[in-house]
Amino acid sequence: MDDALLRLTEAVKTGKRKDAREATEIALNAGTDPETVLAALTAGMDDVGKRFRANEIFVPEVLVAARAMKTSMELLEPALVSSGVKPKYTAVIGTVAGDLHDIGKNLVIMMLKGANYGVIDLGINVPEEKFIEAAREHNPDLICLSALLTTTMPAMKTTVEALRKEGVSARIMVGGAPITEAFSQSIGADGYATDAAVAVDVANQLVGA
Ligand code: B1M
Repeated sequence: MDDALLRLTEAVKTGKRKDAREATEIALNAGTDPETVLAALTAGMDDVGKRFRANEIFVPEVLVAARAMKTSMELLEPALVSSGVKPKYTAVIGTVAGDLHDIGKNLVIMMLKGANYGVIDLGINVPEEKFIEAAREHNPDLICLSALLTTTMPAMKTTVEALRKEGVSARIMVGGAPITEAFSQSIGADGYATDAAVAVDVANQLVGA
C-alpha cells in the first residue's frame, strides 16, 4: 500500500487528527481513488474496533480515533460524492424518547461510519413517530435505538412495536447500558450489541454485509 494510505490508517489508529488530514490530502492530490482512501480509513477504524472489543483501549481512545476519522472524512466525503461512491448500507439511529444520553450512540455512529455505513442521526429524545418518519423518508437497511435509562426502556419497546405496526422492513438493532440480549428479544428487536465495536458486527450480520 502507498505511504500516504499507510499513514492514514495509522493516524486513525492512533487518533492523530493532523496526520489524518495531511495523509488524506496527499492521497487525494496524488489522484488516489477516493474508494481506496476510504478503505485505508476503514482499516484504521476496524483496528480501533478490534482493540476496543478486546479491552486493549477504552472510550477516550475511541473518541480520539473517531475525531481523526471525522477530519479525514471532511476531505474525503466530497471526493466520494463526486466520484459517485455511495455507502452500501444506510442506518437511522437515535436515543429513544425521554432519554438525553448520546455519548454511546455517537460512538456507535462513528464506528458505523468507519465501516462505510451512511448514518442518519435523529439525535436524542426521539419519539417513535420520528423514527417512523425517518424510515419512510430514507428507507434504511437498519434502525438503531439507544437507551441509557431503565426508565426509557419501555420507550424502546413501544418504538419497536410502532415500527413493526407501520410495516417498516428495516432490521432493528438496540443497545445501551441497561439493555440485555433477553430484553432485546422480549421486545422483538432483530439484534442487540453490547458496545460500539460489536454494533458493527451485529449491523453487518443484520444487513447481510
Ligand atoms: Co446520566 N445516568 N442521567 N447523564 N449518566 C447514567 C446512565 C446512570 C447509570 C448514572 C448512575 O446513576 N449511576 C443513571 C441511570 C440509572 C438507571 O437508569 N438505572 C443516570 C441517570 C439517573 C441520569 C438522570 C436521571 C440524572 C438526573 O437528572 N437525576 C439524567 C437523565 C436525563 C435524561 O436522559 N432524561 C441524566 C443525565 C445525564 C447527563 C445529561 C448529565 C449526562 C449525559 C450527557 C450525554 O450523553 N451527552 C449523563 C451521563 C454522562 C451519565 C453517565 C455518567 C455516563 C454515560 C455515558 O456516556 N457512558 C452514566 C453512568 C455511567 O455509565 N457510568 C449515567 C459512556 C458511553 C460510551 O457508554 O452510553 O453505555 P454507553 O454506550 C456504550 C454501550 O452502552 C453501547 O455502546 C456504547 C459504546 O461502547 N451502546 C450501544 C449505546 N447505545 C447503543 C446502541 C446500539 C448498540 C450499542 O445499537 C443501536
